[in-house]
Amino acid sequence: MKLLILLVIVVGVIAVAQLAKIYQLSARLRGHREEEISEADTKLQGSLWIVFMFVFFGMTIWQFVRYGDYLPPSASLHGKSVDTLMNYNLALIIFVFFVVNTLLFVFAYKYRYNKNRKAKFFPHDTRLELIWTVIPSIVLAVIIIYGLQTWTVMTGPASADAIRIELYSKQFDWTARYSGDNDEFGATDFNLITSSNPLGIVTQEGIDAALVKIDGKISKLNNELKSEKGHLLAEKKELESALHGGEHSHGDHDNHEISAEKKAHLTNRLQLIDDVLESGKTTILSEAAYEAKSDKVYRLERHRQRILELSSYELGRGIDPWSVGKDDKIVKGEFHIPLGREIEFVFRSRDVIHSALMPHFRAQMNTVPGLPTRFKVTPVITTDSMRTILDDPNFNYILLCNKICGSAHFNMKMDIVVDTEAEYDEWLNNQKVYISEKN
Ligand SMILES: [Cu+2]
Repeated sequence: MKLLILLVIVVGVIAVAQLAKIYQLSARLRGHREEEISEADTKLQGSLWIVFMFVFFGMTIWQFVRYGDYLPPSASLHGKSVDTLMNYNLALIIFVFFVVNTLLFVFAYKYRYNKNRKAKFFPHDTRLELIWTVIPSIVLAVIIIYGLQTWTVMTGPASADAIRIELYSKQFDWTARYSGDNDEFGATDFNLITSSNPLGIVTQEGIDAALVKIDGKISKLNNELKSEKGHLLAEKKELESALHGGEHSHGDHDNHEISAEKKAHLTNRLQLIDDVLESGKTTILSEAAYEAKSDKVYRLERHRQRILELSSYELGRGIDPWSVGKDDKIVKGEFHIPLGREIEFVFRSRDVIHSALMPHFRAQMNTVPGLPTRFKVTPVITTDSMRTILDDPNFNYILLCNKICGSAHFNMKMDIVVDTEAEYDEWLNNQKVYISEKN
């Protein structure tokens, strides 16, 4: 069906182009000069501008009526001022839109070509220049200052008793972290990220687990490299020539003579290689595969070194920095926040720039790898109340990624539940602690 419509459009365009060509040719035959345009032509064109203007305005107004009210009422304290700011800007833009477009189309009609009219030569007018410079400057300054003030309300420092929640973004999901009983997020390091420690929280357990994992990978790769047939045979040849080389070159250079200790070592190694070759457990790798594996071992060893070099983070206050993260709570799928409390969100990103959008709270912030960002929100309508207001039992507040960040970007979202404070406390108590002391 779509193809058919496309085909009709293409054929239509070609037909119009051909008609125009024929019209030009026939005009030439009739001795009509192309630059001569009749009064009736000009009048028709001018009137069409006016018709287009009314259609254009009508469609614009229809869009505002149909789609203007696309968001439910703001569910955050600062959201109302964001809405007011938006409406103020929109009113200004709509006013300017109608003035400018009316002038554009009416002038096109009114000052259409007329044989008896000569254009006025009007090179400069200081007063006019001043008017159209100063008025927009004032209007823009008001918009910017007003906008910045509203922005500061959302991004200003959070109060001391605000609840802090970390939102961690990666391709393609969100993870929420709550700080646990000590009210302090454990430090994180990307070198420690594993499937069981997706945020890379620094704890002794996390370090040990990461090291075990890396050591396992290194020894597996080393085993594969050790039993590679081609390299074993090459090494065997080298060892043999080192062992027997001295005997054949009858004392040309005395330093070819090898010590008994080294000889024992080489013989030992030769024996090991022979054992592997005879065991039949050899593998055959291409040169490229061998190099890729060796390179992987090298990189894993470097990664291992970086973990060993993790310095302990200085926190003071007598807290062991590597135990701070143990009581953190990591939440996937949906996260809860209490009604009427100030929440400070801290955003981090693992891979690329994402954008945390909470449309119902009128809040958005980029999440940037290596650079924590933040905003604060005070929810004023619980999820239950909003379901009643919207008469939609399935409604949920939502956190969305609003930066096209890859193939599954569309699916990068997390539900937000606004509870009463008691419900929230109960929910948080039921969340699992990252590393439980009981295990
Ligand atoms: Cu994203």
